[in-house]
Amino acid sequence: MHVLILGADGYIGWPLYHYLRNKGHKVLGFDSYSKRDWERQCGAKPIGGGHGTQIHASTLDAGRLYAVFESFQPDAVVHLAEQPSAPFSMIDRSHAQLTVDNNIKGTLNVAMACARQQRTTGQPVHLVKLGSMGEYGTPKIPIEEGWLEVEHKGYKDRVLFPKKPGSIYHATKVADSTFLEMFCRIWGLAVTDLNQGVVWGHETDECPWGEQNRRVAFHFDEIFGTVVNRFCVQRALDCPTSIYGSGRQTRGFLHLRDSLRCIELAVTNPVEAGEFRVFNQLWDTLSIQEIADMVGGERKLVPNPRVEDREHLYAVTREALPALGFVGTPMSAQGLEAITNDFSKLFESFPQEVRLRIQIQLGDPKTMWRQE
Ligand code: USQ
Repeated sequence: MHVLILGADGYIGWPLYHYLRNKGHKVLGFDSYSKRDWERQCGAKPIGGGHGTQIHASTLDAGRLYAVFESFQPDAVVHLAEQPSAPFSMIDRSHAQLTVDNNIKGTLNVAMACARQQRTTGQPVHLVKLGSMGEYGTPKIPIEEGWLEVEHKGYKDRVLFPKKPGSIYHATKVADSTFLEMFCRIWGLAVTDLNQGVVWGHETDECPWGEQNRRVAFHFDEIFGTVVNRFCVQRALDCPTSIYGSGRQTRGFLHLRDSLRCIELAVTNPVEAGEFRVFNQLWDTLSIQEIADMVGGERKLVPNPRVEDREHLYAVTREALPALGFVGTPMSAQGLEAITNDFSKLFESFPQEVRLRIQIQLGDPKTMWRQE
């Protein structure tokens, strides 16, 4: 298949690019490289990533996208090109605005490019869009897979599951989903929205940790680092794991390798024109405390810089991907220890100034989500 990856320089985009090529697809990768500027601004340099010579530089500007679509004629477009951090979106007004502009306008342009190709060729372009489990928030009812059958005052309908995002970043993902579901209805677009949980892991088969030229962009700072990877690095450096709030908040998790497999399953099992399909893309549901237990070592309870429910229900349906054959890798103490050990070994090889830079990034969070 012809697969266009937007956001091909990122933590998921880069290994996905190599994974899909290895599977024999014709893959074209684009990235605006703006995330690297955002990282610099936040002093959040990852280990790995940033190779990108095979990835073309481009923003999601409509004219440019139209030209790329015309020459490449993608069968599927994997749209990962968003500002991916919830804390980043909550820093201040300018970061909030950047997130809203980048994510929502970018998605609109991608959807319009798909619609344009569909009009000219008469064939749907399958848009596989990275959404987030955080779009649902932590409601007091079990979370369905995208849609909810409702009966209200004697009438029945199938509606999008109600969303309760907890950050401006997550709210942009909700807006994306709203637009895309509408485009499926009014323009007959073909979309799969991947409501993905928190991804963890430091390598894939095509991008092993030991191969510096391929190593994934592994973050551990408070802005771009996600909780599991951050805890493993803290453990590697003998720092206590930073549990925010009660640590009883529960989320969905998925290994990086599994994220690639799920995207592949979405791409190779396209939807019909007019269908808005939602996958809850996660494998484990775990509390932050449970993850800290698996990582081991000392722990520190940090007053929660975010606004999150201390305790809540988290009963998530995830049936669509397993129905296509997906079996995930459960998170385990052993799996996390491998990350910790690999990071530790690499850390020892770094010069003093790099070690210091890494240590600084493990400090207490500075971005507070409450408006004081
Ligand atoms: N947390 C800690 N300690 C830390 C960092 C985080 O306890 O040092 C807690 C947070 O309070 C939160 C949970 O871990 O309850 C997850 O935080 P995270 O930073 O790992 O992930 P999050 O901000 O939710 O965002 C990440 C990705 C985002 C994706 C989302 C999926 O950055 O792109 O959409 O995971 S989900 O969480 O399901 O919304």
